[in-house]
Amino acid sequence: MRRDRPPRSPRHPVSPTGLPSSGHDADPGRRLLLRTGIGAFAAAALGVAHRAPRAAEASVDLPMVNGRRRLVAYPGKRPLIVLTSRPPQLETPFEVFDEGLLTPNDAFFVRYHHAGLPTSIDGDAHVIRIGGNAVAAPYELTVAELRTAFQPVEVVAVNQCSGNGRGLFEPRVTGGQLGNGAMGNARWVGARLKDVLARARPTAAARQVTFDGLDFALLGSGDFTKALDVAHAMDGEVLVAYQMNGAELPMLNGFPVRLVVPGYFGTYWIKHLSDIQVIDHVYDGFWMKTAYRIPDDDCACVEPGTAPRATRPIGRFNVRSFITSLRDGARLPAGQPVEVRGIAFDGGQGVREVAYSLDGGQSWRGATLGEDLGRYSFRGFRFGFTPQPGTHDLRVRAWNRSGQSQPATPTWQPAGYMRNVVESVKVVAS
Ligand SMILES: Nc1nc2c(c(=O)[nH]1)N[C@H]1C(S)=C(S)[C@@H](COP(=O)(O)O)O[C@H]1N2
Ligand SMILES: [Mo]
Repeated sequence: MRRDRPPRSPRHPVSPTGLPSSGHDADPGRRLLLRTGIGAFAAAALGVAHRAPRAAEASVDLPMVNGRRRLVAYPGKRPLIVLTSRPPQLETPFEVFDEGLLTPNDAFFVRYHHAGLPTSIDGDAHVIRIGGNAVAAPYELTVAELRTAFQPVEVVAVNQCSGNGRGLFEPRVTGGQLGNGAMGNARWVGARLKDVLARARPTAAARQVTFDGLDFALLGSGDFTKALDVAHAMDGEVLVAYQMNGAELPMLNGFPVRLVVPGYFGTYWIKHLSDIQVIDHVYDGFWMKTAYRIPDDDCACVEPGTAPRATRPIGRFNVRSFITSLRDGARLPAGQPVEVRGIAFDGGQGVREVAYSLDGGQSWRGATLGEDLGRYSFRGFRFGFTPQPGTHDLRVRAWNRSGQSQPATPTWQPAGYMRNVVESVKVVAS
């Protein structure tokens, strides 16, 4: 649910490098590096900070071939699962989703396309330019003014990478081999994009709005620029957000300001937002025209191993649900009741129902839904279970208010986007 709130101040201090200091790393060597601020960040970006051999470096094994990943604490973050260090791509360890419905800022996943990251940003003086060939009054807006001149709006919304779960695709596809940790749910506060755009007086010619951030390609392949149709940009739901879970955005999640596009995949949620252009045509940059496209059909999927005939830009999330309190392969004491917890979400209709199966999907019962933080949020659910000795295949399935759900076998597409399936967790009781 969305409600308006008065602006908040004061803001959390940010170090001179623009990087929050890290308090989470127990490793003395790395902590020293992190505490030296920009040097450490640069070192991490270069991939040298963690090369030194160490006796017991923390790692996790994702459920895929070559699934071993290091756990490393980047600035402002607790140890997260490293997919790549340059650019940083960090996954949230799945057990974090059992801690609560909101994903803590220091555990929120990180995804960049380019290694050229801003390392120092003045959170108030940072400027967003609003222009383009379809506005009458282009202007420049500081974040200080964004916070005070526009009505603050709050929304709890999931940010999920298009490639979340890509590493689980069969047959496997190229691209970042992610588990299911490239998602998170947060309470965002910001100005309505609609209000910010209105001040520039879009003309009748306006077709799309493009968004660009401060990060850049070190090898010169162009900025990461995305576009939304004008009607979407003006719908009042898209936010130019400066607050995440009651604090500043972490540097790696877009400090000081990012786009929040509720219900839509993370690719549109531009970080370190610096440039907004209202244009009179459909934007045809690489990241819209070539990348982040899905098969243009109802399931956004194709026969495994085949290529789509036609594609469209990726849009809203499909329905997903996960057990969060039990890992696959967990051991439980037989005959003792356990409460199983999980989360469900969709692209903005809201979750209507979650069902669970204790027998691999043969029979189903309704789970109890938890608190409703709005139709863009994770929705918690739970159910009780007293395992008899043996293996149990637990499954969860959700329906949104339009009656959409997940298929029993995973959807497939060559880019590894929008993974969708009734998830299964096998536990052994003895
Ligand atoms: N400036 C900028 N914004 C960006 C990206 C990027 O590479 N640069 N990646 C996008 C993608 S694909 C995703 S999934 C989300 C991830 O948001 P997060 O890093 O805050 O988790 O950021 C989006 N915004
Ligand atoms: Mo993404």
